[in-house]
Amino acid sequence: MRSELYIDGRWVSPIKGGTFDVINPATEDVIHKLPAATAEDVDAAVAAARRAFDKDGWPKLSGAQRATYLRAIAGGIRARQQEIARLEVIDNGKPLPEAEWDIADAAGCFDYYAGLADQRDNDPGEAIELSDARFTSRAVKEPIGVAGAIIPWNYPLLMAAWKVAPALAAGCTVVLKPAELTSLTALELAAIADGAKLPPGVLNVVTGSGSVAGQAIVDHKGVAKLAFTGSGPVGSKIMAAAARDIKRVSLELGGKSPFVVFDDADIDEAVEWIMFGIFWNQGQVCSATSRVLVQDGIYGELLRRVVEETQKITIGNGVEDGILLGPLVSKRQYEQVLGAIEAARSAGATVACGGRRPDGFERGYFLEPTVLTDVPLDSDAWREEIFGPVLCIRPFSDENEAIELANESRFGLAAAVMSKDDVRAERVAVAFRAGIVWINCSQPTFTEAPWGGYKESGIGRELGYWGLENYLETKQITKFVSEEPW
Ligand code: TXE
Repeated sequence: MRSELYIDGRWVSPIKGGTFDVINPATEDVIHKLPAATAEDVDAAVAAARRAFDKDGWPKLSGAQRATYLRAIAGGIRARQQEIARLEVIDNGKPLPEAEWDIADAAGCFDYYAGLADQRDNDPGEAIELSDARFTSRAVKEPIGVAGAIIPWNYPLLMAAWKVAPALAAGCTVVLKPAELTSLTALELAAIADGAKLPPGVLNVVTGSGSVAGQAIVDHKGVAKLAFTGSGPVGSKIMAAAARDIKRVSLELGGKSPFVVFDDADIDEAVEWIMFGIFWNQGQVCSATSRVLVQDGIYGELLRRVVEETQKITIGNGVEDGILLGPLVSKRQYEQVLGAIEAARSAGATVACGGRRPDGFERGYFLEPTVLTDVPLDSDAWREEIFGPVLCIRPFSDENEAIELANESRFGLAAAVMSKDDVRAERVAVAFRAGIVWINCSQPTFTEAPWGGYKESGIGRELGYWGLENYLETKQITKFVSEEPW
């Protein structure tokens, strides 16, 4: 495990800051200490990133040259997949097979953006048809500058990849701040980039708190673009701060995503996708389909099956074999989710199963997977993100009611619909006010497809070509080509 900041291609101690504890959420043991960066360290990191961008020529390399580095990073991640997955488990708590999946995905993300970097070399820009024939014009894309990437703890390495890979592919340089709860694998990413001979300053990783290290990145004049995934209140603060010097900003925030199941759906398949949609990663997933709406005709049967399957989920330390649900990430998150369940109960909801610490667990932030019914529509449990293994399920009678209930939310990240009637499923997909819509499934995520939310779930899109555009400016180049004098 690394114990230093990675700035300008070197491992360094913080200039002024001390350390903070790394806690294994399955055991509550302090397993490591990491440096708490302050504004001074962020200054050094931004200065290095600026130099790499302005003077050393990272943006001037061809896309193919940048792609070589990205592919080397992908290879470096793959070569250490098992070891990094284990670090993720002891840091975040997720079951090992899920962590392995994340790490493979992170490597895939670097490969994918290497491909897009390659393609940029052949991009002459877009010719623009002008109304005045004495001129020609074209639009070209150029990297924005230094990107500040601030990421959450639910998918530590993968969220780093979602930001670092497109930023580097575009030609930006990066200062990355991982979440203080899960910083181990971001430092390994720095080590892998170092091993791949990424030029100094192109990627810098500073660990530390959001209010000190994160805020210093947000406020820094040398940062041209902020890319953030995390909570709504912090996202809102970042957007307000970015407005001061017109930084570019992309935000991926929370959700309370609906899953509409019509009564012609296959019950076995519906149960499987519903469970996947809320209990994967202990429900700590921004796109979790946490509000399930089931048509009257199958509501009773579906609820019975969901409760039955939920009670079969094996809970335990994510490093052990056969575990499907690990601990929540932190004591705070555990208490927050437990509090949300209590508040739901007080508001009149019924706990159909779960809702408490599982028997036999004295240490660790373990919580039984929970299904809530009769959740009042005006309660926090129905309206606010719980970010834990808590499913709210309720019946509906017709399509219009389902769409209305689904869209009645200040969030709009994801939504899912299940029906054998393809025309109806497509109609509902169009009616959803959400940035990601799944038909007959929930949660499959592809590096090639845009990811981001409507309404208060965020602004901008990650992944795919859209993810690259997050780090690009558009420039028009217009030429006077007439024989005639102007
Ligand atoms: O998030 P924060 P928290 C939601 C989820 C969860 C809640 C709180 O509902 O229960 O947020 O989680 C950094 N300037 N999501 O408190 O604080 C912080 O250090 C700059 C949804 O952990 O938003 C970390 O790196 N940065 C979400 C990152 O922001 C600041 C994933 C996220 O932390 C900062 C995580 C500041 N002032 C939580 N304050 C999703 N959309 O997937 C904090 N940070």
